[in-house]
Amino acid sequence: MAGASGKKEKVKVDKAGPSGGGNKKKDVKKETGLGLSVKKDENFGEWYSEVCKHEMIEYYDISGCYILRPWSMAIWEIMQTFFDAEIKKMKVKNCYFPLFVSPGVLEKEKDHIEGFAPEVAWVTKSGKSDLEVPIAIRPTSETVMYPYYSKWIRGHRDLPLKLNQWCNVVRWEFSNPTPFIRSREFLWQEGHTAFATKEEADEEVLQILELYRQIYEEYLAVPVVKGMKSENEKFAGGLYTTSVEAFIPNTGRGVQGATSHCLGQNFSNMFEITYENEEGKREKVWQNSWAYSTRTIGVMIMTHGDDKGLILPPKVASVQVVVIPVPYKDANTQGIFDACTATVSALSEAGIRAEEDLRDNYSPGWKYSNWEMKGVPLRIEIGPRDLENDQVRTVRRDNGVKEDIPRGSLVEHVKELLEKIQQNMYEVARQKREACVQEIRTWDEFISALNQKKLILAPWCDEEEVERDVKARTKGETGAAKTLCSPFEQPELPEGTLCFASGKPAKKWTYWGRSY
Ligand code: 87F
Repeated sequence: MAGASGKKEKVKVDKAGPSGGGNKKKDVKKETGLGLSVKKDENFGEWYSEVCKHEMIEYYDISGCYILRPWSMAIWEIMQTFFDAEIKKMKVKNCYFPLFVSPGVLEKEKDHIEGFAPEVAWVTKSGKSDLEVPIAIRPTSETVMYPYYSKWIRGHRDLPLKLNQWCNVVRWEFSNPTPFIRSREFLWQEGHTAFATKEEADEEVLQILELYRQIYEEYLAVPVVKGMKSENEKFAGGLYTTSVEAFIPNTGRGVQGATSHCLGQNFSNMFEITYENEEGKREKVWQNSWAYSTRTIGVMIMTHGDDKGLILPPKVASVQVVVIPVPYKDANTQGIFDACTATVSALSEAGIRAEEDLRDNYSPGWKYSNWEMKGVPLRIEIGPRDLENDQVRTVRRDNGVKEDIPRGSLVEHVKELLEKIQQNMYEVARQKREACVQEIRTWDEFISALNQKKLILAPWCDEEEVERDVKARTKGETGAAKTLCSPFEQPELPEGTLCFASGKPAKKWTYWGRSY
């Protein structure tokens, strides 16, 4: 069944493009007057999968694996260009370690691997013969890299060691796969650094977290909260975990956007990563690790998409402006086409990513809805009237606002519009999230807020046992509630405030919710 869609996921493939395929679907689409067969508010899961299929993703015949098509890969590359340059400024160097892990090393740090073991995929054969020793496929690269850190780090002059790799990892998840959000293979960067002092490590954790915030807020226009993970939710192999957390109002779920860990000296203990200090004494290094993945793209799609399809923030859109000719019967068609080409040239020269759609087998209306579905932030239409008046018509994808602008001020105008769109998308997303935040104080308020799909901010005693208890008490079909993070920006916590779950004195405000 090569090329078919994964059976269990009930994938519907619509091969016929925006105006619909099979008759049934076409009817539905006609009825809604939109390009998608489901609405975001009516069936979010179906909506998401349909939007992804409009050129971001192709489903694959192995469940939980997806093809990233050029339309999504370009977004990944834009974020990669930003992040790669930023970490290089911090003197991080790129490298590449092998995909395979020998079982000996993988099991070396049993504590951290224990909970994850069921997700590790193994190669057991070559051709028809069994391998003498099966080899694992990296789910993350601590065990692959750290034996070499031990070898490479000898003296204090070898520190800090700051490496990053852009790669794929495999985690054989069993809970429902979702494109970008939860897939069995995904792309990420993983940074692994080693320092002489904890202070240096602490500082880097936050520098990286700030870059992750920038990716979400400034590139993807998705608001996030920076904070500290609870003991239950931190990376078990490390000392503490910081994260950026996003929230999806439609499902009322939090989503961990990226993590920046301080590993402390746990791994230097296990892998004997030590150096000789200036006094000739052996010391253990302090380590960090940090990652963001293609999950970022899924969070962006969920945050901004609407009933017409995707909406891409200009900063990550591979096509920021699409120029569409609108010829009429007796109009100067060639003149219109030439104006389109000239418009694209002018924009491209100014560094704006613009494309024209001169296909003659589709109507302008079809093209509008096709590019809307693909989320291009700005459309430019050029028809006979525009030609006559030496103007173009702009149509914003984020709010539908139309404007006629003189061709003389095209470039400045479009630049300004793209910035406004970026800003507005962030602002709208932030307001939607703010409307979901609920501060609670008691268990009853907590349960009621949870049922209303709120992002809950609660005073908490910060005890592991209490978080486990909350999880147990909220267990249900849609998953249990857990902590997302304790925000670095803490509201005031008056003396005597009690934990909503245990009634003990509260130590901090923490975000709670169901999550992806
Ligand atoms: C699945 C299987 C085996 C997550 C896993 O977050 C091991 C693991 O160690 C595992 N899933 N993790 C935690 C990854 C921690 C850490 N690794 C480097 C990061 C950032 C990049």
